[in-house]
Amino acid sequence: MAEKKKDRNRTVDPAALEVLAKTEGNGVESCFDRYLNMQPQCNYGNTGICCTICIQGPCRITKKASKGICGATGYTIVARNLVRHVLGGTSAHSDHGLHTTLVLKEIADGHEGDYGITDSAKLKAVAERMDIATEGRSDKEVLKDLVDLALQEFSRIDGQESLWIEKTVVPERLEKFKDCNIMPYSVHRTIAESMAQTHMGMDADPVNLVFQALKAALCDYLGMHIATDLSDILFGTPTPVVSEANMGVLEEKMVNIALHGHNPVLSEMVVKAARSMTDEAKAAGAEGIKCMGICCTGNEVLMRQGVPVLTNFSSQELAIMTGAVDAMVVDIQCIMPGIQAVSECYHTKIITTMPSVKIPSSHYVDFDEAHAMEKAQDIVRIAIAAYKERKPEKVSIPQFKNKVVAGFSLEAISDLLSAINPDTPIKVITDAIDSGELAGVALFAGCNNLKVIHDDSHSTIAKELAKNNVLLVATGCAAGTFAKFGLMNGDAVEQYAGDGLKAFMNRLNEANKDKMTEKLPLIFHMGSCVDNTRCYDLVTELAKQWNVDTPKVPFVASAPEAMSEKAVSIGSWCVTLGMPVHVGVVPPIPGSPLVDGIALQIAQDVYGGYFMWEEDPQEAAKKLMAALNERTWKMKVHKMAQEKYETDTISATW
Ligand code: BF8
Ligand code: SF4
Repeated sequence: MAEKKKDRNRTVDPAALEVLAKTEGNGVESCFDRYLNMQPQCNYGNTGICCTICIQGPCRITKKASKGICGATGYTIVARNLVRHVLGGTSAHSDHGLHTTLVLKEIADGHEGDYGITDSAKLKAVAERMDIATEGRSDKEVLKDLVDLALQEFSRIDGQESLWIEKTVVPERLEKFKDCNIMPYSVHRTIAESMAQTHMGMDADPVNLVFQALKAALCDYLGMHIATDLSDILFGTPTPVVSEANMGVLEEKMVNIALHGHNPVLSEMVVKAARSMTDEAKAAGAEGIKCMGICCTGNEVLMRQGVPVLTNFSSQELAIMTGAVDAMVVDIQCIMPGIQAVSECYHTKIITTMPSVKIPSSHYVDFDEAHAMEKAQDIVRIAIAAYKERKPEKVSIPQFKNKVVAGFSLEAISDLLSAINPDTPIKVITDAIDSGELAGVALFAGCNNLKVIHDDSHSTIAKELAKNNVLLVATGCAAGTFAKFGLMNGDAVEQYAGDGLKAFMNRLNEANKDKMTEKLPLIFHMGSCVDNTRCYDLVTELAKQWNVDTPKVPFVASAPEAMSEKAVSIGSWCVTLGMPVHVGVVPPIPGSPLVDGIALQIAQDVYGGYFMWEEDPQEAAKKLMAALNERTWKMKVHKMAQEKYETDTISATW
């Protein structure tokens, strides 16, 4: 391990390795260099027992000092830091959701501009789920009510608890949240009360703080569910698409535009603009314009437009170091400030677009939705101009890419399943689990984190689970890894799936052979990080079919390279909603054995979900399999008891 910490090549992505090798010693610095410069990292921070909440600090818990200057103990400090991490994630996701809501509000108010309702069936479905009347009403009338409700979900002060949560979870979960007093009124109220609760000299009770963290995490779920629902209405619900992934998607003779960040409101428009501006690119000497994605903006435009994936989080700077990216257009979140300094060593233009994300020396285009297409064209023109400044001697495109079959919204999956069982599509999965053909379902989510080897754990664990017949779904940068590594196409099923999973996929392929031009992939790409709610909606569907609460469903989640505060908030709501969650990078919690114990064990007693910290990918795969096996075994016992005693649901929530 000590050796590895000195090695700059902390990745198993062949494209990233090639860029690192070719740029070794040329003075251009990426996160792979900065990670090494940062070693050793502080162990107080690593374990969560450093407090900077007031400026008497930093206070660290040591053998000599068992309390902060104010008297806060380790458990208070760790729990308070945890709440604030969750709040960072919740704010990010819900601000994204609010942005989408405000774009739809303009449409509802009659100021469409360049946007419109793309998926009126989804509008109807979401409205009906939220008890909004649709019969005999125009799309705009329905949208107006839906937008009003969404705005209340962000800003309500009291009176009514969140409806978006209530309507998307099984009743037993709702009861649990009410019992534990963690049902929020709204996102903004919860963020404000949690910030107040974690101010210096406020809550010192770690259990109370952890409950507040979970309440805030439910607001993360709420904000991102709104983001996904409304993005589908605005841009369309994803259906299967075929594309490619990894740096080999860069084209030497094209204007290459990298779309990076999270918000499809901007990137959808840039893709549209780029498709209509080929002539301008040709006039500049290029063969055309190619858009490609990084991080979750990449996932959004892959899912809906088939835009290829350039790379994921940790290798974002390396993409620029190929010398072939003409512009990197960024919106919000997970954008390393380091991209600007790297771009200055090449011809690449970094274009920031949001008032909340500015990077010194970058180009700033104030992307206002009222002039969306015009602004998108301005952005594409900057890229075309940059193409003319390319330095051919610096261009070196790693020739690695793989075919990707993506676009698996829950609606798309349901559509595939309905080819086998048109009345109850979800039964195709529950039957396969009941019969033992499938061992359960696993969600791979989350980021890259250089504390572990880039992309390694994702692919190792996924292959292991596939071998053991687990149905796999993925989002975020985990999905980025699988796309780059050729695990999101039909060939991977042949190569890695166990017999049960193979039989299941073959049955689906056979039933859908008239509809699909490509074989189904080993891992279903369900979208960006906000789309983790699509995955939870799948859990809810499974639970309803089995007539059980969600903690009984053989479904696990894994974030092998969790990095961001958003990953902390997602992991926390997954646990609260009843999932076993593996995290491959230990978050700053073990500094308090009490809070650690809550995360690893006590959470299970209360919510049925729990965390597992495990850095070793083989061990992680074993733990995930054990969690699934425990649940499938219990499901069998449960079913037998149901039949023998002719009872309905058994109330235990374990
Ligand atoms: O929201 S997986 S590194 S890009 S935080 Fe960021 Fe993590 Fe990637 Fe997407 Ni999610
Ligand atoms: Fe130190 Fe207490 Fe201030 Fe934290 S809140 S920095 S523990 S004095």
